[in-house]
Amino acid sequence: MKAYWYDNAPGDQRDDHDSGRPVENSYLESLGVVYRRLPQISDVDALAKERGYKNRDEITVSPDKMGAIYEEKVKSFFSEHLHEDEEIRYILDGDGYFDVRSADDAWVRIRLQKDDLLILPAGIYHRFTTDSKNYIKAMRLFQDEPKWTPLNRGPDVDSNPHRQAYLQNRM
Ligand code: KMT
Ligand code: NI
Repeated sequence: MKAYWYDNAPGDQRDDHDSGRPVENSYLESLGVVYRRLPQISDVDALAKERGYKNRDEITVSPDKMGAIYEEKVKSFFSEHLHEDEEIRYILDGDGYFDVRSADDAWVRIRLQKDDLLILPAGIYHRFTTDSKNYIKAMRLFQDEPKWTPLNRGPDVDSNPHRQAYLQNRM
């Protein structure tokens, strides 16, 4: 894992966009973002149990697996959104970037690779992209039914109760 301020330069979303300014783990925690490196799947199982996560699935984001819809998918993952539940991702193979909004609405880029687990709190604005190698395999953990509904940023979503609760707790 490596976290840094996004450089906002134009160009492919899959480039690293590293401004050279690192972001500390303590800052991520202030946003409610939790990172763990968990080389043992038993540690993932324990975390899931502790948080009451009963279900999981695996997704491979790559042209090989997704075929013609790959580019479209990668674009849709990269539109800024939030969820009404926390989002837990555990990287099984490959690499990718999660971008999260800082307290003052700048992008923090979080590079994830194998064995990295990331928890995004409900209500945080974020987006995802593969990197230039176009391959990531991730486990998605969920408490009950899979509910990945992305709520794209806009006035309605800004006033969503989960967004408001996030701002109350974190900002
Ligand atoms: C998300 O929420 O954008 C995703 O689940 C992307 C695929 S998981 C690496
Ligand atoms: Ni998401």
